[in-house]
Amino acid sequence: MKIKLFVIGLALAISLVGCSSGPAPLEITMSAADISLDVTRIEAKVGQMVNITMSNKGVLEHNFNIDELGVKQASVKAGETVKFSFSATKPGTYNYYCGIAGHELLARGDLVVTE
Ligand SMILES: [Cu+2]
Repeated sequence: MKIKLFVIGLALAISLVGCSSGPAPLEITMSAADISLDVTRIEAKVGQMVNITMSNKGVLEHNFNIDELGVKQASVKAGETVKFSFSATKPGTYNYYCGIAGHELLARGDLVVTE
């Protein structure tokens, strides 16, 4: 009887660990150029951590913003690479863009988050 309870307890512990970890993080490598982003669509799950490695391959500065998620990555100078992360708690399509004046319409993309 004690062994059976132990096995049930162990199974419960394993399933709880499985739940709390959620979906594996999404690794995205992105390049910014003058004036574009080479990744224009990112598909993620609710609660999934999105890890971005963004390299600036251009001459101008570029940055990365998602207004609805409060993502405001500081500007990246030419030749530099930054890493940053975010996740969404609700499904939806979130616009991301470079906030440097005049870049928003060209250097942009959609983060599509589903359940
Ligand atoms: Cu830009």
